[in-house]
Amino acid sequence: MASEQQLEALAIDVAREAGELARRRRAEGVAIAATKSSVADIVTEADREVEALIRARLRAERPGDGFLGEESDAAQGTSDLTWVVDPIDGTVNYAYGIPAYGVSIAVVRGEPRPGRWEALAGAVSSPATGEMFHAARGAGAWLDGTRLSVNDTPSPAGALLATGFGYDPATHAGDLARVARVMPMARDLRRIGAASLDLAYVAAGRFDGYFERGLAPWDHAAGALLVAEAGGRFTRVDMPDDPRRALFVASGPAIFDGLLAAALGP
Ligand code: LIP
Repeated sequence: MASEQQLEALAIDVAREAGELARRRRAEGVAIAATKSSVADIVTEADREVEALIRARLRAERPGDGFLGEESDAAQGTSDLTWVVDPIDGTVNYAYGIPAYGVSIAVVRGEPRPGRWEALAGAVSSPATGEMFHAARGAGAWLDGTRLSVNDTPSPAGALLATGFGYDPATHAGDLARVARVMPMARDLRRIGAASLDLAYVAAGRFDGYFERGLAPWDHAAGALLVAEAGGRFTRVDMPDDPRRALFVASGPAIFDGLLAAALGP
């Protein structure tokens, strides 16, 4: 049985190679392959190519494991482990040439469903900045060789918070109302456009907190482990109005309950 550190090393190695391919394709020019849930929800040729590379690397190294990726069919494994993969998180940024996108790779044990799985290791590569965020369960969260910890001393100016919006315009009014409820506790708001980077930045103390509805499993699998291993709190709350769009909140412990309450609303 591979240790969490061995799984982490594999996630880092594959995320690095995948990130380099994504960066090369970006430099060569990006082709939109299709749209998915709406005209705003695009997939590029590079998303598919990078996922195929990740899948092939993981199959070669760990043929018995399952796979759950954004751009291809899920595969059940014979081992109890599943790799949860977003080949290019922040695809719209990637297509527009905004250097804020991530390659997110996590490995989980048990049923490959958020809230049921146990995250063992993960890596979030930021190819445009050359940064590699990584964590193994019980071994801390790291940015390259530096150990990460969340901010847990709220500033008198308020919290620096991040959020995001889904591709369905019908959800925007509700998401903006949430922002209005949260802003009284914020010094300012950031919208990076990639949940994996938002969560990595909470783990690194670059953000005090983050909240968003409707993330897919691959958007948060590695990032949630980074936050937890950096001493932060992360939760996923099913929302009665739309069970497909759970609410995700992450921050240091000091502001967590306040942020969750504001994000949930009355
Ligand atoms: C993106 C998320 C982001 C969200 C976007 C989109 P994608 O994932 O990382 O947080 O706001 O709407 O879902 O589609 O680039 O992999």
